[in-house]
Amino acid sequence: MKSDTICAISTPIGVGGVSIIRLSGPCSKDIISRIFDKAFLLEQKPRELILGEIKFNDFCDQALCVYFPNPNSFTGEDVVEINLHGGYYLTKAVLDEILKFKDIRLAEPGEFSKRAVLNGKMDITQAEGIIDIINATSRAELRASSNIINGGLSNRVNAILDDLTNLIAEVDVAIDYPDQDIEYISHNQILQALEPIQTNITNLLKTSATGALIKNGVTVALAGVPNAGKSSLLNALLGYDRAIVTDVAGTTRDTLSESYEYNGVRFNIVDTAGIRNSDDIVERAGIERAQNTVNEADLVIQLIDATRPLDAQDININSTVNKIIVLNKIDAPNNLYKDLKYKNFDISISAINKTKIDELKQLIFDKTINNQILNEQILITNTRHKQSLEKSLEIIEQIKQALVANHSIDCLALLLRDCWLALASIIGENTDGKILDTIFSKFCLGK
Ligand SMILES: Nc1nc2c(ncn2[C@@H]2O[C@H](COP(=O)(O)OP(=O)(O)OP(=O)(O)O)[C@@H](O)[C@H]2O)c(=O)[nH]1
Ligand SMILES: [Mg+2]
Repeated sequence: MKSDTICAISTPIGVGGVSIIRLSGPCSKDIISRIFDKAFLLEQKPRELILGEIKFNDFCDQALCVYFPNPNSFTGEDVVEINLHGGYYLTKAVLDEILKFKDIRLAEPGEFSKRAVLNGKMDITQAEGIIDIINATSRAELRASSNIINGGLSNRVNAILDDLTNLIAEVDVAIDYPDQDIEYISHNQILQALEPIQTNITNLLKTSATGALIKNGVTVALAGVPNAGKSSLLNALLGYDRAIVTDVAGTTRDTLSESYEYNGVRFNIVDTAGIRNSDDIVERAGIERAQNTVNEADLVIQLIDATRPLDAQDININSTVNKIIVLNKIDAPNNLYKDLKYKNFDISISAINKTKIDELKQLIFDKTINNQILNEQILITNTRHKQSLEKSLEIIEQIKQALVANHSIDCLALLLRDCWLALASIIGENTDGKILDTIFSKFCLGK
């Protein structure tokens, strides 16, 4: 594919040890030869860092440059990378000078990766894995995205596509050579061949709920009456004092969200305003937010204050919500634990003394994460992949119905092709330009 030359700063904009400007395209080498005094060495020693000077009219900087001749580069094109001292102004000034040359322009977000895909250096899932690994905020997310970059998902999808291709080929024989003296595939055999295909797609799809939790983090809402100790528990879970704690009921007004990592998974804990009837307009707004948080959370921790009798508010929480009931303040000398009628607590803790906080973290983990799925090699973390898998399963159901209704082999062949296309869209086969643009627009500049 013929393309122009692009360039961008590939490191974060700011001050640091090193910053990198990347050029890709046919003019990369020519442009570097005009600004780098040791450019003649780049061609002699491709893929090696060469120390020299980048020079302009009124300033220069010591730089390490490297040249990756096409097709053995990230984009598959001629690529040059310039390592500069990591000054914000310096890097921007060098970029501005490079952009003064003709035949080079600033890259769009993700354009280097898009070129890598278009030049066959990787497929879309691998490019999406790169976005995910860059944005990863937990060990599990890192692991899931690195498995995708390594082609794990593409391999799984390609294996299913191979089975579908074989099936389509057998069906096509029956269509193309109807009068030959050969044994054609029967409706029953098509059904049998579809079973493992359906199972493999279903198994991938089964990982998507856990995959979404890994990607977005698990949202855990802390709910309970004022003074139950929600903010104290938030601080205990985080290991530092993030929220204000006082003995005034109604201290927390707005929701407050912070994260911690446990067993490699990110948990987003949301502290909320204590729920009670209030005339205070600000508190009422906070309570409304608390209720919305509870409805949207993956898990709710219903915190009960052991030093006061239970009231209706305490256990009054939507029963369809996934929740843990936690009794707090068991350290308090005046705790009523033994007298409380309701004993169905999942765990009793002291947020102040940090008693049983690790046990609570494990409980939160067990209630939300399927450990077996978490340890699977491939997790579906991307909504686009999930939708393609769902679509292909829908079509398999249609094929099964068509088989039962004894529909013509031509009709089956069409449905099988639709199924193939739905699945293949995951790895970018027949993906239209608009989808590609949407995917790559999520990348940062210079990637
Ligand atoms: N003894 C004891 N006191 C606690 C414990 N947890 C919280 N408290 C006390 O209970 C009071 C309220 O604690 P907070 O964490 O502010 O309670 P909250 O649920 O966030 O309260 P609101 O923000 O008003 O809804 C404070 O005086 C805390 O010191 C605990 O485990 N043991
Ligand atoms: Mg609070």
